[in-house]
Parts: sequence; C-alpha cells; structure tokens
Amino acid sequence: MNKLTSNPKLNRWIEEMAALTRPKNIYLCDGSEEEYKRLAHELVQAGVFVPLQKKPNSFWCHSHPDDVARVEENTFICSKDKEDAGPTNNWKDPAEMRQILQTLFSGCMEGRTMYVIPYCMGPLTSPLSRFGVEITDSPYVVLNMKLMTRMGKEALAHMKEFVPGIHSVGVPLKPHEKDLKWPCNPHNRWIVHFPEDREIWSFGSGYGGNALLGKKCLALRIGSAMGRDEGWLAEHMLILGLTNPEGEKKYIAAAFPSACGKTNLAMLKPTLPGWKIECVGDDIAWMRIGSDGRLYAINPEAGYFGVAPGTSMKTNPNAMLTFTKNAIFTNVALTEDGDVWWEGMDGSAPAGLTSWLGEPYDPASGKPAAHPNSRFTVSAKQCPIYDKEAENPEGVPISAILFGGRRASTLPLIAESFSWAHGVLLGASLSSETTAAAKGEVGKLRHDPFAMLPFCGYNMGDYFAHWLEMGRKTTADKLPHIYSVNWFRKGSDGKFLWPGFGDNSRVLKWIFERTSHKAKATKTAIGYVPDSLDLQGIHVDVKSLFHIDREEWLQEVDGLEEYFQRFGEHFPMELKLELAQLKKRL
Ligand code: GTP
Ligand code: SPV
Ligand code: MN
Repeated sequence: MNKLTSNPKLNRWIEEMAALTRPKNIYLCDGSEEEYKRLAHELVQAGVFVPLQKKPNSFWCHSHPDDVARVEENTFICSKDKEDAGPTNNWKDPAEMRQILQTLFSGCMEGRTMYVIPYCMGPLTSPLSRFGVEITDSPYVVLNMKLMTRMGKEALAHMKEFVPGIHSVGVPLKPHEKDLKWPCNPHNRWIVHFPEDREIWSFGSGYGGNALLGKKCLALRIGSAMGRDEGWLAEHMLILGLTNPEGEKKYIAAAFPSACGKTNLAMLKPTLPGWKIECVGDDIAWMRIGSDGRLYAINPEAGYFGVAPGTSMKTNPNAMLTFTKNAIFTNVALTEDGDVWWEGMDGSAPAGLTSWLGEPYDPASGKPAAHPNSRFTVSAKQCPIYDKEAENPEGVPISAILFGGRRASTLPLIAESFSWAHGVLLGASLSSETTAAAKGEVGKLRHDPFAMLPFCGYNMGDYFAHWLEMGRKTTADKLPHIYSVNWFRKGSDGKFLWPGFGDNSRVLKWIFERTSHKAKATKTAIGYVPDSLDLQGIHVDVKSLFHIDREEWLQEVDGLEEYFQRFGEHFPMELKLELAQLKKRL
C-alpha cells in the first residue's frame, strides 16, 4: 500500500484499521472547498442530501428515525480500573471491550470508502489545541467535520501527537447492493473511549455527538482525562465576550446541559442598549491558568452543531444569520420552496411541508414537523458576532463562570458563590430536566454535575477534586467569579417567570458589574443575590424569581447529600464541608 501520509504512526494505524474493516478504498481528506463540494454532490446524487433553493451551498437531510440523538446507555469509558470511570459512567474492562470491538469492526466497512480525517481541536498553533484523526465510512461525517473542526491538509501538517478515533455506521455493503439513505445500526451502537490510551471507537450511529468524534468524544471525554493529567479543564461550556457601553470587555463561560441554552446565550442579542456580545464558542471550552495567573479559555471547535427548534429571528437572530449559506440541516422540516422550517421559527407550519421523516407533513397529526433534536451545522466564521479573539492561540481571559439548568422551581434567576470552593459546589449541584439531545425520557429532573454527566471521561468525584485543585493554582483575586443561573423557573401558572433570550443580558450586566466590584448584592443562605437588576422596560415577578423556599432547599440539600454519597471516597472533603455549611445557613 502507498503511504498515505508522512506520519509513520498514522500510516500504521490506517493500515491496521483498513485490515480490520476491509473498506473498498481509502481516501485521505484534504479539507478543501473542492472536496466539500464534491462529497456533497455525491450525497445529492445518492438522494441523501437535498440542496436548498433558498440557502446557497446548503443541504437538508434526515436520519433514520432511531438515530436522532446521543445514546448515553451505549457510551463507555474503558479505563483499566472500574473505579476510574466512576459511578456515573458505563464501564467495561478494556481487554474485554477490545475483543468486542474487533468482532464488531471486522469487515464493517466492506463496500464503502474509508475516509481519513486529520483535524485539530483549537487554533492550529495554540498550546492548548489537540489533534485527532477520525477514520469514518460516512461522507456525512466528513462534511460535518469540515464545518466543525480545522480539518485536512493544514491540520495534518501541524500534527505531531494525535488521538485516533474510528467510526463506522456499522452497515457493510455487498457488491452492487443499494445503500440505505441513512445507514446505521440502531440495535448495535457502541460509543467507546479508552482514556488511558486516548483512543475512540464508535459504531452504529451517524448522529452528531456519536459520530463527529472531535466533539464530545475527544474534546470532552478524552479531553477531560487529558486535562486531569495535564492540569487544565475540558468543559461543556460556551464562551462569550461582553462589552459594556463604556467599551470595557470581559469574557464569560457558562455550562448548561444539552439543549439548555448555551448556543442562545453565546450568540445573544442584548435587549439592553449599549451592551454588546461576541461569540467565542457555543458548546465546549478548554481552560488553563495563564502566565498572569488568570484562567484562559479556547473554543476547540470551529463550527456550531446547534439545536434548530426554538431558533428564530426573535430568540436568536445571530444564529439565523449564521446559517443563511454553507450549512447542513439534519432532521428539520423542508418547505415547498426549498427552505428549512422548524417549530418555533415563526408562526404555524407552512403548507406543503416535508417532515423530518421525509414524508408530507400533516399538522393534524399533533406531531412536530422537525425533530425536537434537529440541528444545523455551520462554520463559526459565518456568525455575524464571531469574536476574532476566538482565533487567539492563547485564548481569552475568563472573568465569570455560570452554571445553569432547566429547573422549574427552587433555583433563583441568579446567585453568586461565596468562594471558588462554594462555586465548585454550585457546579457539582447542577440538576436539570432531560431534553431530546439524548435518547430517553424528556423533562425528567436529574443530577448533571457541571453539565458534564454524559461527558466526563473519568471518575466524577475526582473531577470535582480537580476543579478544587485548579482553584489552588492561582490567587483568589485572579479566579473567575462563579454563578448559578436559572432561566427556566416557572410560576404557579406553569409559565416561565423570566423572558430569557435577549433579556438574559440584564443578568450578564449584573455579573459584569459584580466582577468589577460595582454592583451591590445581598447575602442569602445560598449565595449573593442582586440588590437590583436592570429591568427597565420589562415586567417580571422579581419576588418569585428570587424566592428561596427553605423547605425546598432543605430537600435539595438532602438530595445532594444522597447523590454525592455515590462517589464514596472520591468525593472531596472540602465539598462535604461546603454542603454542610449550606445546610447550616438554611
Ligand atoms: P447543546 O447543543 O445540546 O449542548 O445545547 P445548548 O445548550 O447550546 O442549547 P440551545 O441554546 O440550543 O437551546 C436549546 C433550547 O432552549 C432551544 O429550543 C432554545 O429556544 C431554548 N432556550 C435557550 N435559551 C433560553 C432562554 O433563555 N429561555 C427559554 N425559555 N428557553 C431558552
Ligand atoms: C449535546 O448533546 O450536548 C450537543 C449535541 O452539543 S451533540 O454534539 O450531538 O452531542
Ligand atoms: Mn453540547
């Protein structure tokens, strides 16, 4: 075989994977526009992609009806010691898992092209960036990786070490057999990580988080294990730049669980006059302490794989303006005139829609036209408020960190932690109602510490300790302030108490001024809350938004005590003390 690259380690791995999976041919991706157009055209020819008349160089596609979300029950962390995966991850012995994978992947690419995708997570020259190579038999994955990462020739040229990741849809093709529109293997899905070997194996799904291995698999699960070993943080966080009317700029990072508002906050159009937001990242942040002692963050991604439903010119105009061209839409509805549509875009469904299932849409069915987890894929560079600092190899200095979830009750709109350790407790205490981003029941309250429950590549108890350790690497005055936020509290009428979206800028303003020691706050049992928020022009039930119900909170603490017990000796004593102090304050 001709050597595909000048990297001997990479060549050896490609040969090994080709021998195992037996593809029809092997193709090394160069990441060029020409390559993108060619592969997209092939998918159009195959009937997988439908070009959109209303959006240049953009495509609509829909998946197999059972391949629409992440599959947490099929996701594994295979550390040598079960204890290192912790109580929140699925675990299997690495040797046993490797045997399963050898069988699964044997011949799984027969009749297909094996694409080799070299990519970089983060700016090409950043000391924080990490390289990966994804081998896949899915051209859909290649196209999405082109939009989501720095992929191809340049990544290969800069690459030294890399995280190998192999992905297969898990459907070999016999000679002359017609391919499925969305090949996948829903009854046999495996998303497998070997944190010690820094290796990823994914089988049976073509869906984003399961198949685009740079994202959740590398940047979060393997990334968090790297961060633990190397002294940095890999987080499920957006990064935004906030400029006040005087022109002073600060950066904020925020962790919310899947489909809980990161993309929306990261691209927010403030309703407060004079305030400006720029977007560094909408899903993942890698952070380390810089030489000045402050916490610096990069966005390892280069694009957005965002939730479509609910996105409109009212809620998130910047997202709408980002995907006007060069975008891929998966599982949204298709309009008669060749555009996309989803629930919450504007008004009721237009006539003549094709649903996400590829069928004529019947509004009387009571079912949504777009899947609740339908998504757009688009390059970050097209975002009208893309922050140029997102390309800064050193990252941006973070002044505040937010933790938030979907909580109908108990949690106030905003509270500030008393200290770094108390802030770590806020992160560890995060719970949220489940969403359509993962397979399973929607709307069920569950613990989701740091919004990392599905993404932490090692023992979550050790992860809490790592956060505490990060706080000891510098002085308290240089650390970001930590906040808990809740846009989703409901009133007795079952409606959201807070307008959210652009009005979240009011909360950001208070945070901005707190980090400058300007805004005033009142101490409560659970943290500092604002003495006053800028609520000019809106009417909200402030009392209910900030109500701290002692009984609810005592229950909350009981629930946390019980939950944290799962981590046994891995749960840090310092957090135990923080929780005990919270109980006492209540
Ligand atoms: P992932 O990409 O899955 O990690 O999700 P995300 O955290 O980026 O979530 P996203 O911003 O896409 O929001 C998901 C859903 O929450 C969308 O349907 C939004 O319309 C809705 N949402 C976002 N922000 C707000 C808000 O401030 N208030 C309310 N009520 N809903 C919001
Ligand atoms: C999430 O589920 O948190 C996402 C979408 O950001 S996916 O990349 O599919 O996991
Ligand atoms: Mn996410």
